Parts: sequence; structure tokens; C-alpha cells
Amino acid sequence: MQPLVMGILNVTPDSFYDGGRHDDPGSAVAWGCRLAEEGADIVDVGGESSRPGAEPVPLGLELSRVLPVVEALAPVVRVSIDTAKPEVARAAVAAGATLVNDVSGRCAEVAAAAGVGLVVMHMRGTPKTMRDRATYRDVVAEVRSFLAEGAARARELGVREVYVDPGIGFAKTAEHDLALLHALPELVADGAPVLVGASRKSFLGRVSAREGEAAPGPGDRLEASLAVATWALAAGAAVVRVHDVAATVQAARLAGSEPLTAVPLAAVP
Ligand code: HH2
Repeated sequence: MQPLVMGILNVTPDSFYDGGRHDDPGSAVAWGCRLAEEGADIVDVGGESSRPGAEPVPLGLELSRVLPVVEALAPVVRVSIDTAKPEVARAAVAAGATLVNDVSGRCAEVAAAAGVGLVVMHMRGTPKTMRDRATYRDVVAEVRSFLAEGAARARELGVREVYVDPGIGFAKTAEHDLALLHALPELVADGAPVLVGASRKSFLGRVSAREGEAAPGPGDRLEASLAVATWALAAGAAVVRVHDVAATVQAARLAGSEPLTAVPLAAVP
């Protein structure tokens, strides 16, 4: 199956990369339309940052951030709702979202009741506490069994479209993130379609830092993000969640085409 590109749209003032860029509904909707034009198969709308240390956002505020945007984008492109709160997931689905990106493990019932898809993501604690919980005996085995259980539970509840996501950067060190990416073929072999969200995350700064220099910030992690998206797709991931849709679509056309002779070639003068 052709892999999917999920474009990130954070309607927040404080997301680690796009915070404050689309925090009024008009510019958020315009950016979502642009992501769709660039080739996003799904636009993932979020109203609460889940970066390490982030404070929780009150329910009413999160709803007021995401609902107008979901409603306006749903006729244009497939919309997913990125939330930890079942109430937000329920309202967003009523407004037109057809995929619940459940970063908390609390939204499976909502997806089942509404007949929409679900992303089961691994994390521990909350964004505020998760940095203290990055201790594993065997991170790959523990994440794989967490995701297998979460996917089985979602299917038992009646969710038909279930993605699993190792939760890059969520209660993980850079070493854990790299171990999980390295083990992607094993996670893919477990059977559920895999979603990978590594775009511009902090472990990429660590990976691309030069000896003795400061690690590149989120704005300087595009190349590393494309490398990881390409690796993830070549390893069999079904979805990559990214900030840079146009660039990733280019990479995905090559990485997802087996054989390469199947890459669609445009007619050029
Ligand atoms: N990462 C973030 C948010 N939601 N959802 C899934 N399924 N997988 C992820 O890896 C993932 C996610 C964090 O990235 P971002 O939305 O860019 O930043 P912030 O949480 O600061 O808004």
C-alpha cells in the first residue's frame, strides 16, 4: 500500500517547532489547505503541545483552538485530531475528523463509538512528567508489547482502522528513539500499520550535532527529519507524521516505491 504523509498543524502558541505560527483559526485553516495542496493525505490538528515539560491546556481552551479548524478543513482533506482528551476527540469527530491520534491511551472508546480510525501511541506519564520515566530494561520489547496490547484492545472495542506508533521522544532518551527506529522492521512485522512521528524532534539535534558545538535547534533539523522519514518508509511504515509535507512527499515517492521503476515520472518539456 502507498504510504501516507500526515501533515502537522498545531493551533498552539507553544509547540516546539510550529508554536505560534498558526494560532488563529484563519491562518491555521490556510496552513492546513496548503499542506493538503502539498500532498498531505491527512492533516493532524492539535490544540495542546505534548513537548516534554508542557503544561496541560484546559478543555474549553483546547476545544476553542481545534474545533473551528477541524470543521473548516474536513471538507478539504482527511483530518485527524491530536489530543490526550476523550472529550476533545469526541467533539472533533463530530466536527469532521475521521482519525483520532490518541497520545494518551484514553480515546479508544471514542474512536470505537464513532466508527473512526485510531492511532495507538506509546508513552508513559504525561508530557509534564514523561522525562522522568525514560527507563527501560528493553525499550524495543516493552514498546512492542505495549502497542500490541493497545491495538488488540482497540480492535476488541470495534475500531477497524488502527495504527501503532512507538512515540518517538515520549518518555524516551535519544538512545531509546534510535533503538526504536532501528527496530522498525520488527514493529512492522508485528502486523499493525505503523506511524512514525520523528519530524524535527530533539534526538535529531543530538544526532546531527558537530563535536564541541551546540546541537541544531528544531529549525535546523529538516535534513535529518527527511532522512528518518525515508528510513521509516523504507522499513515499511504506513504513515509518517511531519511538519515539512512537500519535502517529505518527494522523499516518500522514492522511499515507498518498490521497485524504483514504479516511481511516477512527470512529463517534462
Ligand atoms: N508527536 C507529537 C505530537 N503528536 N502524535 C503521534 N501519533 N506521534 C508523534 O510522534 C507525535 C504526536 C509532538 O510533535 P509536535 O506536534 O510537532 O509538537 P508539540 O507536541 O509541541 O505540539
